[in-house]
Amino acid sequence: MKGYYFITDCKLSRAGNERDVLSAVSCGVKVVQYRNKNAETLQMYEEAVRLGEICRNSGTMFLVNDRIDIALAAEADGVHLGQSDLPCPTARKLLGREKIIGVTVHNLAEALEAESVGADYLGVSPIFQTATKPDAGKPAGIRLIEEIRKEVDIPLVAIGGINHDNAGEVVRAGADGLCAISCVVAKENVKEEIAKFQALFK
Ligand code: TZP
Ligand code: MG
Repeated sequence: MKGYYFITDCKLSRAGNERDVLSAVSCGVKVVQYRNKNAETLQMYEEAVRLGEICRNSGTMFLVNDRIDIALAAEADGVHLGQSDLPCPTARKLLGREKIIGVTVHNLAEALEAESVGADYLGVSPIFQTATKPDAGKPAGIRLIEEIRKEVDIPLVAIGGINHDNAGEVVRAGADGLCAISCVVAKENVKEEIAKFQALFK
């Protein structure tokens, strides 16, 4: 989970998910999450298969947001679950020990709970104000990363309103990884934007 963590967004993307994922893996991104809130199941499955293949060919971890069924069907490496998705222990039963399960948390209590029930990493969200996920909740600020970092051992991936100006403080607060969506896929040169975030981890 170290470094820049890529999440697809076909609404904001200029180039489309497939080209964005190709750009991400060519930059050496270690994790790609397929997130699509608007697609029908069949479309999502077919896209997950295509994106998963790109990731497999480059040795990149491929995760599916929300959907355990799609993750299994497309032979993804795992899932990313929010607080309103299936609970982590249920997901673990369905997916088995080998698959990766990430859980979004908004406070320390959720973080401790997710770690105790076997999450592999946490998405700490939202750090700053974001228009990309209107229901993301109130920005927590980097204090939440610092607070969780002290109490939790599994990797932390920060998300929400992260850009090139504030990413440095996110990393200094103790995040292992970070995701910035609009600041990458909505831009002309996706590879250049990703490379700038990756440089923070060198
Ligand atoms: N989960 C929490 S905030 C968010 C998600 C998917 C959106 C982050 O998008 P951006 O454009 O990087 O603020
Ligand atoms: Mg979710």
